[in-house]
Amino acid sequence: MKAHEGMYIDGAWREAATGETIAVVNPADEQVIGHVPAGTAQDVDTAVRAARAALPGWAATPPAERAARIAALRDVLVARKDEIAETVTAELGAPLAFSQAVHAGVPILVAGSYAELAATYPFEERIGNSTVYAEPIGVVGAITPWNYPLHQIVAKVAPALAAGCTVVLKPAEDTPLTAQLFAEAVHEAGVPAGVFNLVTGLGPVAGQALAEHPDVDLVSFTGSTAVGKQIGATAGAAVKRVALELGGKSANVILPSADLAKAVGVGVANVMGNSGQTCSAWTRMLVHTDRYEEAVELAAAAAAKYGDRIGPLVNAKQQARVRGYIEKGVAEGARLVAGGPDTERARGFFVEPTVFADVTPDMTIAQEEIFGPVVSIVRYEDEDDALRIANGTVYGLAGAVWAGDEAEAVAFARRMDTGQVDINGGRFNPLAPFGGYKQSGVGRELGPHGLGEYLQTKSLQF
Ligand code: TXE
Repeated sequence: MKAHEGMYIDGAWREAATGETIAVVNPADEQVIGHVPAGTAQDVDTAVRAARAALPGWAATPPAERAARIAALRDVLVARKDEIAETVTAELGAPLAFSQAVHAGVPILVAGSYAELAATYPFEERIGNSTVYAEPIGVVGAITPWNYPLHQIVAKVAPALAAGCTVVLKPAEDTPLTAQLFAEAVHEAGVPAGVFNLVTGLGPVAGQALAEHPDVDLVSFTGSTAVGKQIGATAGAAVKRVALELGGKSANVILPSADLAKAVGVGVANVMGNSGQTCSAWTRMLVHTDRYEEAVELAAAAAAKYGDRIGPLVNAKQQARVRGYIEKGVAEGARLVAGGPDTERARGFFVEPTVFADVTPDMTIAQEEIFGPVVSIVRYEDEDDALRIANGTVYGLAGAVWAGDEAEAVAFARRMDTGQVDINGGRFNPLAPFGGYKQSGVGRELGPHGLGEYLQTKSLQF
């Protein structure tokens, strides 16, 4: 068996106990591009045992040595950057340039940040007459989605390894080839056997077995709100730590003083990137009534320009779901100004870049996560109205505020019930905590806050 055709458990590659496999499909042309093992509870158990056995050694490894292994992992990702981008493009369908810059580029930044943090994090501090130790929580079960196949993995595995935890990863069944590549990179980086383990398989089979495994200390999940709630309930019943990164319906608030053309252009691009399959995407554009029609025209033109540059959605189910939302938007009375439910492409799970105007805050397309290339433009009368609309969903993951003056935008952003806000465009910061208010989740990823999720504290008084 070629290395990356198996699961990676205890430092070795193997088939599923049942010998069953899952087909991997390229969503741009619907061709089967590979098969991976269909792991079950038995494989999960083998992997958890390996992770448990490796825990004492890895937890006792000096942080500087853990940092060195993560730095080596980053170096392998850099060396294999082209291969990563090609693999993500093959199984997710993202345009190659986007895969290079984002799907490969961002995880490299994040791995680099954790190589540094592993070496510098204050794992021990003196508070009054106590010494407080931050100790690894133990064996981590990581369940990741397909939308950013490598980033979602690195954002969990790198901080877990930095903290001294061992990991069993169950990646999404749509994008397991990238996960296999990552496991190869971990191996090449010299991370000891059993510290990182990969079990491929279906969510309700392998994923559920991992979430329910009694010997997993923390489940870190990114995915749908429905599955997240189930995992949260299971973890709660077992008094087990959990981190959940779920859906979003983020608002892009364009205040009257903003540079409208820039705010609309960047706003549309933010949603169309990755074909709208981004939990933090600014899917609701909030525009003051005086500049509303101007914004609608700009957004429609920006979306129309995308044309063939947009990738497909990940699978037929997601395509049908997104088309369903577009049909619902039309049925509920929103005005379609670009795109729509139909596409002329003969093959692939494509949805055209779509913009809706006259969207009211109570419409389904203004409340539910669509996870496709769809922007909803909502009108507001004044700032309080904008705030009410921005905060008026069950989600609170991300957002954006645009204003002529930064202080004005910051003051508005401070009133938003959401975990991360970009001011006048912002700029990605791999150290900034990312995670949800309200039903967008529990816990934070990235930077020192992300590392803290994998630690528990002990205090000694002397
Ligand atoms: O997610 P699932 P799906 C949202 C987005 C999207 C919707 C559905 O709105 O349209 O979810 O996507 C594993 N026990 N997001 O169906 O099923 C599964 O194998 C344990 C937001 O693909 O939640 C995969 O590894 N695990 C999002 C992971 O959960 C289970 C990213 C996510 O898949 C499981 C993706 C179970 N019972 C979708 N069932 C984000 N927050 O970024 C499935 N899984």
